[in-house]
Amino acid sequence: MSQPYARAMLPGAKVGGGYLTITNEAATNDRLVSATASRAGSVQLHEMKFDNGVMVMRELEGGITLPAGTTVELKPGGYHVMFMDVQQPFKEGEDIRATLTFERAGSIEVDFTVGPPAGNGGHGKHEGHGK
Ligand SMILES: [Cu+2]
Repeated sequence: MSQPYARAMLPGAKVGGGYLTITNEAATNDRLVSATASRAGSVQLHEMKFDNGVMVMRELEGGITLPAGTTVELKPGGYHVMFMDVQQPFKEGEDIRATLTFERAGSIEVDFTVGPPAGNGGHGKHEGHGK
């Protein structure tokens, strides 16, 4: 697993993206089914992709499949962890502790290191996501 990272959030923002690379070294498929973090009211698993030239995002109800022996990248513009209902926006340099739960591998604690905020494009569209 690569060093997980998150994006710094603007003051007042309620949602933020988290990214990491997961390698399933097992001989069986696994699945990232859910995540939790004390800094977020809830955590969802999302996918972003271009649909007719427009970046759209949806929640992955069934989680993220990790085929045996493969590496799956959660990155801006693709799969990502979405921290929802964040009360204190993430600041650059912080570590956001989260628990990732896998169907087979069980629960794993990881720290998302907060990097610079998103620039134009990429994850910027997320601002409209919370309420
Ligand atoms: Cu999202």
